[in-house]
Amino acid sequence: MKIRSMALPLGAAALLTPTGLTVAATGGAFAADPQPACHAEGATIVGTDHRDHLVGTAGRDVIVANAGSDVIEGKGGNDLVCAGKGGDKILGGTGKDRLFGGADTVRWDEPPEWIGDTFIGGPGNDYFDGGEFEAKDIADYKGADFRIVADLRAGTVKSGGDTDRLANGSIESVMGSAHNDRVLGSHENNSLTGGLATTTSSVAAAATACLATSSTPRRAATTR
Ligand SMILES: [Ca+2]
Ligand SMILES: [Ca+2]
Repeated sequence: MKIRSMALPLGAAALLTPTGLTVAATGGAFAADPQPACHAEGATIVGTDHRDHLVGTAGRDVIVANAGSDVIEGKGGNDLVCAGKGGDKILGGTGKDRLFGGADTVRWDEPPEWIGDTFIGGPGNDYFDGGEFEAKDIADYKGADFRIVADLRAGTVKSGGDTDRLANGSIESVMGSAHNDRVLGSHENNSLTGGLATTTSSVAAAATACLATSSTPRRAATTR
């Protein structure tokens, strides 16, 4: 039997069977791009390497924002967000969200300034991970409906029956609510920022206690 030669797609490994049937092997030019994932879960929403505004659904989303200083809104559902490189603003929305800030970024001003991530968990027992320690990452409660009791040593922020958890010292700053908050700092370099009403903050040994009363948000204290 004469086997007719066949042109094969460039880059494709192929087998020529005795019957003349060509079978493209897996891999090479035909391999599908790997599915973006956040902590081993396939992404349902994927950003670019530029500045994106990504908005989730009312249900559970897995959002991979990639690089760029993004704004990410999980909305309803128990969302999982990997914000990627950049100084990102991540709003969990309702639900029990897991929010990962990823690497921070630097703004090449004079002098250069590192820009961290901002986490606004919303209702639900959320989890924040600020990633590496280049810049200060902020847990922002200025819109919270209830006072917060934050303990940066324990990595917890309680508010209105919810308890948010902060990964292993990766959140260095807390923005207080409009209520009578209490913020207990850790031995890290914390910034404790007052909200719209009296904020009482006491910090750990070797740190400075601060009491801020203000009508507008302001930097209350920085401890080292
Ligand atoms: Ca959602
Ligand atoms: Ca939430």
